[in-house]
Amino acid sequence: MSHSKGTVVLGVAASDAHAVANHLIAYSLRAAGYDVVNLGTCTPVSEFAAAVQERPETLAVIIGSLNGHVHEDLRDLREAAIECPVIVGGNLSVGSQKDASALDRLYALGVDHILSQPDQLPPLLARIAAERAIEAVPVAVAAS
Ligand code: B12
Repeated sequence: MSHSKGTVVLGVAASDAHAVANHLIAYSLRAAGYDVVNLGTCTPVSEFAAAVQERPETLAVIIGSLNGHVHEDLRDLREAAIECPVIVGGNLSVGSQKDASALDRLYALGVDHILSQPDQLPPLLARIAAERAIEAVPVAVAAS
């Protein structure tokens, strides 16, 4: 019998139409045992937030961005107050010169984790799930 490792909300940033990596990531996370709610390309922050509100059990929001406009696309991230960790990956600045300040500015916008490759997702999701399980223990004991 299959057992889900948890729900993730996946999508590509608001101005971004690049679909290939998104489909590959959805496929590989499903194969790894996750329930993937894939909102697809051109997804505004408000839609990620609404999807998490509908599914409070969501482990993480995973946002891809390829076109170099991630900072504009995520500028309302803090106001959206997404309650689970937000993971961002892809091609996160314009041009071939990648400077660290682009990543610092993403953290400042409220991004929790920045990854370069999709194969970094399963170990991070496992860590997030384990941390959540530890946080839930006192609540379960208090309720019993
Ligand atoms: C195909 C393509 C398109 C197609 C997309 C079709 C579609 N439906 O997907 C079309 C023609 C529509 C397009 C349009 C544009 N594109 Co384009 N496109 C590409 C191209 C050739 C391939 C992208 C691709 O699918 N790669 C295959 C996937 C599997 O790999 P990937 O996307 O690189 O993702 C890898 C990693 O980034 C990472 N990753 C990706 N997402 C995520 C998410 C997470 C969470 C994680 C952890 C990792 C991760 O994993 C993948 C595997 O390693 C790239 C150039 C290239 N050779 O990469 C340019 C490229 C991405 N495009 C680019 C640009 C600029 C544009 C346009 C702005 C061009 C224009 N002036 O109109 C528009 C923007 C459209 C929009 N609104 O977003 C630039 C981005 C430059 C930048 N960031 O500095 C690139 C890099 C080309 C270039 N060298 O200039 N594009």
